[in-house]
Amino acid sequence: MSKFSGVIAGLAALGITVVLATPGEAAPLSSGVSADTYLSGFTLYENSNFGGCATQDTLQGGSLVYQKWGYFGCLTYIDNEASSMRNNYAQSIFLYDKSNCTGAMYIAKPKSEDKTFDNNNFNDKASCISY
Ligand SMILES: [Ca+2]
Ligand SMILES: [Ca+2]
Repeated sequence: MSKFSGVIAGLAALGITVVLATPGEAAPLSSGVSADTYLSGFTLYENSNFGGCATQDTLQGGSLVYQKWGYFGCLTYIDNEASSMRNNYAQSIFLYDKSNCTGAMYIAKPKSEDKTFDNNNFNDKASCISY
């Protein structure tokens, strides 16, 4: 193990998230919305085939435990309910099984949609979003 990777492993052992950024790799959000505000270009759906409740423009990164679908008839929490998605951003969006963005991960590729999480072993699991 190199000295550098040893430092990284040490930080990881301390629970510090280590991000190795590659300059120029990050793609801008297609909608022009800042990545640290609302995920208006990314939509989760309660059911397969983009059915049921859908996330609104106020969807935020982080835990889904206390985020609701957010409109009349859909006032339940998003946590462990998402079954399909549309990603209109030019960057990947990451979903995680655990509410602190760890555990099993699902990658929503840039400019993609997925009509079911069933074949990804991720149906009704998403509890956290990062990007
Ligand atoms: Ca569901
Ligand atoms: Ca979960």
